[in-house]
Amino acid sequence: MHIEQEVIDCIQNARRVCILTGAGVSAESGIATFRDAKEGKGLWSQYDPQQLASIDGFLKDPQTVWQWYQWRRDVNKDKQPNPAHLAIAQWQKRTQQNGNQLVSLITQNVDGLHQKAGSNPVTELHGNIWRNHCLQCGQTHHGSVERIEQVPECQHCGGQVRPSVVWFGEALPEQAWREAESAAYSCDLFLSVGTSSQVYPAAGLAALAKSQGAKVIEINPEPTSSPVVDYQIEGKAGILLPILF
Ligand code: BV8
Ligand code: ZN
Repeated sequence: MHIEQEVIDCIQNARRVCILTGAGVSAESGIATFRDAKEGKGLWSQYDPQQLASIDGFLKDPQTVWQWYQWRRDVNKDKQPNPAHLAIAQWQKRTQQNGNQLVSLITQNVDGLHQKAGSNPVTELHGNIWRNHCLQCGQTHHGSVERIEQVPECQHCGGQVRPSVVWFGEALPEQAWREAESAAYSCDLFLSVGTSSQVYPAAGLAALAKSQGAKVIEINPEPTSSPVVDYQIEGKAGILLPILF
């Protein structure tokens, strides 16, 4: 795999790096991306993920949406970080120790694998599938929901407990979005890894970085047609990131 020297220089000379990851960075851990789900892999192929992962979908049929998340948690509970997560975690740790670069990690993923790989901090734009909270009062729902087939009742208000992920049609967590915007705004290198850049507002971060003069590098086996990308590195994150870092 040949990576242009220009790209290597760009990564080494960057002072402030903003990394945005999508489902592709967890693909080599065996976690299906949204696309796979749509292409009918797994039991739920007759449903459209964008329908299930939406506030309307939950309000219309809370039990089915709850069971879809229980199924996803069950199939993903033993998944491990892959070399892509580990390379990012090591890069983040090394730069925090020697202070020569500032690395911000922004993820669209809800699987928690960046944290499992040792990354800290991780900005989760779309929440986290391992947490639950009450739709009505917002209280975090503590305690395990393992093998709970029905939507649990909130202990505080009797409302409906739901997974703490951001659904289509829902606003992103304010704090996470602020962190992502400021990282994209102030970086001199924006590294987009494993995302098809189709979901907004996350997909707009690369353009924001570019508008501030950052270089944009994309790592993806299927390059997107994003006009703001300066360097497309075609390949799998689990192979390329360890080489790059
Ligand atoms: C918002 C959590 C406004 C849930 C997710 C009409 C009605 C309502 C909203 C909209 C609308 N039209 C547009 C919108 C906005 C909408 C949107 O962008 N829709 C898109 C489809 C057009 N966005 C929203 O609704 C957002 N909220 O706009 O709110 C608002 C504002 C104020 C007040 C109220 C409301 C919320 C979006 C968040 C949705 N939640 N996830 C859950 O997981 O269940 S998004 C979900 O899909 C994932 O998190 C991921 O980010 C996204 C895409 O999934 P995938 O395609 O699977 O992953 P990805 O895109 O990353 O693609 C995989 C890539 O990896 C591919 O390119 C592949 O080539 C590559 N790859 C594969 N293998 C590898 C690899 N790369 C590297 N290495 C490999 N080995
Ligand atoms: Zn409640």
